[in-house]
Amino acid sequence: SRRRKIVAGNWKMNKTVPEALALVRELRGAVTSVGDVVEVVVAPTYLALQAVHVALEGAPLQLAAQNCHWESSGAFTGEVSAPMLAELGCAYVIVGHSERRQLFGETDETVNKKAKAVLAAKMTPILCVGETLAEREANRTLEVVERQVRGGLEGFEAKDVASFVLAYEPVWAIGTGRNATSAQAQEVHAAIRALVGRLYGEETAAQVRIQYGGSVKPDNAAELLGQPDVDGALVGGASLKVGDFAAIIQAAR
Ligand code: G2H
Repeated sequence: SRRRKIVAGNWKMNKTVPEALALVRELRGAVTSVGDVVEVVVAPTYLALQAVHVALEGAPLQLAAQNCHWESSGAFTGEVSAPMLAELGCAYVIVGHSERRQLFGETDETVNKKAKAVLAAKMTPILCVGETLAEREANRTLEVVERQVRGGLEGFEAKDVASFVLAYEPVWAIGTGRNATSAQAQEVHAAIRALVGRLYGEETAAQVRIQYGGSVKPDNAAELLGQPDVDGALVGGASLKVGDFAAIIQAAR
């Protein structure tokens, strides 16, 4: 099966609401011609979701949140639930980004609970995995990534997993300007797809989309996105500049 490429901009903790609106208006103009070929997603902060949703009306752009809580409501000060994000027009929620794992104590278990909440709210998780530099240097990359994929996907049915987006983001490549080589990315993406095949069957493995993330830029995007098991990109820094993000989207065609 031919997987539609998916390029997502993870804005992280950047852009005020007016700045987010300005960015998305510019982006609308830049993505008109690629909407059918490549799925394009933007992930602003929670604060900007409502305004960006309105500004995206009629454009071939999907909205994502960067995180959520796993409960649908309750006494969880400072948190936002999946049903709340769905109601705002989010199609995707990023779960288990390495910054959340490293800085905010997320574990495979909480990532799994969040992914379940996202699916229950009829959205699609973008489930992130990736090894640290120390883990790569100790030759533990595949072991770590497999543990994260197994843990994150635990308890889901094959038909659900088939619709998911996984994102391989080597921690040492995130925001460092040091991207994985296309061969390094392809090796891990192929291992993830093989694991999904063992756990959920070949059909599911053929359908699940696996994005690469970590210092994706216009000048490395085509090479990374040209790998057989790289189905898109999760773009941080370069998604904040419309020209760069548009060039990455073009590279996915
Ligand atoms: C990895 C990526 C986006 P950047 O975190 O999720 O960020 O492209 O800035 O490395």
